Amino acid sequence: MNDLPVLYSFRRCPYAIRARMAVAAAGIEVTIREVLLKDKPPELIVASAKATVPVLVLPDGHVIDESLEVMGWALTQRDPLGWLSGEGMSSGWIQTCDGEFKYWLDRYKYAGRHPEHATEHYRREAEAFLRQIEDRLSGFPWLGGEAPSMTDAALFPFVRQFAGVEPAWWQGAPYPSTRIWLAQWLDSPLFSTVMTKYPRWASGQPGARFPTEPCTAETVHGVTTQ
Ligand SMILES: N[C@@H](CCC(=O)N[C@@H](CS)C(=O)NCC(=O)O)C(=O)O
Repeated sequence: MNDLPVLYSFRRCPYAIRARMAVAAAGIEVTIREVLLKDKPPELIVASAKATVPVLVLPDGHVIDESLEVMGWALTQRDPLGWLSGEGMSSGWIQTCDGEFKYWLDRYKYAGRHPEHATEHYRREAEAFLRQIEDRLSGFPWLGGEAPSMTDAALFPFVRQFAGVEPAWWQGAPYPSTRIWLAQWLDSPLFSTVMTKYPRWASGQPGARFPTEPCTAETVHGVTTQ
């Protein structure tokens, strides 16, 4: 396990989820170190001073500390699901997700920390992106088109967060195609794999293997078509 890349991760972080999705989809094994964002291990800060997760440290010492780059690193080695076909990494969807949508999502999620507006205001602002997603998914089964792509895998953890702020509201919201799309990701064996719970890593411990079980064809191909 010592020669495996080391992935610093936080289970619920949407950036870390997208990175783990790509690593698992590629069938690559890494050593995972589950961290607490409130109490980051010094090794993470030494590897990447900005100390966000995910951070991948390769056996040669090279560090990748952006989630999209971790996805690209994994999928350019092996891409059995064809996630890099379609719009790949230059997708405008991902830019809007990580920019404007994330901005409003954070305010919607933590509206109490932003008392200048009501929760509904932040939700409405975030919904501009949801409407674009819904429009796209009413014409195509996936954001990338006819098949799931990196764009879909990179975005759904953020839509999951949005849906989780007010689950009852989400169930009645005018985004039926987006709900189906999200449910397909959340119900996929690949998502279950990446949401495996790991104990918090502490300095000096070896870390754990991720994925816990080598990916089988079934795990990897769980998300196919609508
Ligand atoms: N642009 C980075 C953003 C990663 C990020 O912000 N992750 C959050 C957790 S979801 C984080 O580590 N925040 C640092 C902190 O909370 O101290 C990426 O795509 O990897």
